[in-house]
Amino acid sequence: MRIVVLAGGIGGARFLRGLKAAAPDADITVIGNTGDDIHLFGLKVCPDLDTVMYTLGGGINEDQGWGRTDESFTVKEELAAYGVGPSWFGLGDRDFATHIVRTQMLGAGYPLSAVTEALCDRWEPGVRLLPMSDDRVETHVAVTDPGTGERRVIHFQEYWVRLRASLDAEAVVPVGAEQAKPAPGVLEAVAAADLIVFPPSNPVVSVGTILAVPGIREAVAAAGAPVVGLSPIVGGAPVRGMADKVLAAVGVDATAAAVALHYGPDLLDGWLVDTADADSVAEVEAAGIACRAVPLMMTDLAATAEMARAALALAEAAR
Ligand code: GDP
Ligand code: FO1
Ligand code: CA
Repeated sequence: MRIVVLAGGIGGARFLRGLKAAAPDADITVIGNTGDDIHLFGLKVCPDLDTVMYTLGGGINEDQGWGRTDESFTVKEELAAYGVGPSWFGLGDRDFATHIVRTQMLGAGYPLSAVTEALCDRWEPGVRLLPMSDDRVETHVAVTDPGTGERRVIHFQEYWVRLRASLDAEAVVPVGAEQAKPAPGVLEAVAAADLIVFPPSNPVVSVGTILAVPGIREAVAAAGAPVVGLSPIVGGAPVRGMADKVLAAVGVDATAAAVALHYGPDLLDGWLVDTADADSVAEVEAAGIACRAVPLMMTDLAATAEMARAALALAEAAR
């Protein structure tokens, strides 16, 4: 069975662990979000690709959900001693090595997809990890500066990591997406899939950014395979992160049903909501999307594998 998953960082990566356990023989292709990518200290950092790679490869810091386990911050401290920032972004020594290898290979002319494959040769994530695009896309967020009252557009990482999403997101723009092309293999994987999954990743800045690359949304909508999603919103709030803030920027309520309707029946055949949101099943089904309520908290591998099995079962029902 060929399964394609459109993944962001933590929500996507943790779900993928459960999916691998639930479908050990499946051939899984992950289309990863690169809109979170940022250039720092001359290096290209790809947080969501690395979160998937480290999580599935056994190198992730489990408590944080991003970055390396057993990490140290000597390089960051030395940079700070030179007065070189940003101080608000925590790049660890082990993680730096990944960004150095990536940047070196990009400089030598390899596309990001080839670089990602090379990095995965070490981590063996057990899935085929493709960036959504080899072209540069960076999500920016429009906010009103409370000091000056002026509107500013800042990088998504500055919005999330420095400001902790404390200001309203007035607009979310995947800069460069319109000119970007899907990476090699992306459209082919979608067309050949037996199942396409939207994991409980951020619907705006993770899955939404992937779908914003021209051709990907169209390919998913046209695919013969069922498309099943899992809600990242439980009980009217994101489980973690800032999905409520960026959903507001696109005029969508932070509810499991509103996210399903935002994707819409053109994309989704099935949608899983948490049992806490069982009362929203009827509304989603009325929109033409098959819907079930099951536990959606990824508390451990067993619970996450059960979520993946529910997604596989819903896909069968929706087929
Ligand atoms: P990020 O790139 O690291 O922000 O990760 P993703 O975009 O892949 O996923 C972020 C989303 O995962 C957030 O909106 C969370 O609400 C959601 N999420 C995290 N843990 C869980 C969980 O255990 N269950 C569900 N249903 N959603 C979760
Ligand atoms: N998230 C933070 O909240 N603080 C950090 O200092 C931070 C550093 C960081 C370094 C590498 C990396 O791959 C991810 C990192 N993240 C950090 C997570 C990153 O901001 C994610 O993109 C967001 O969590 C949303 O996807
Ligand atoms: Ca992300």
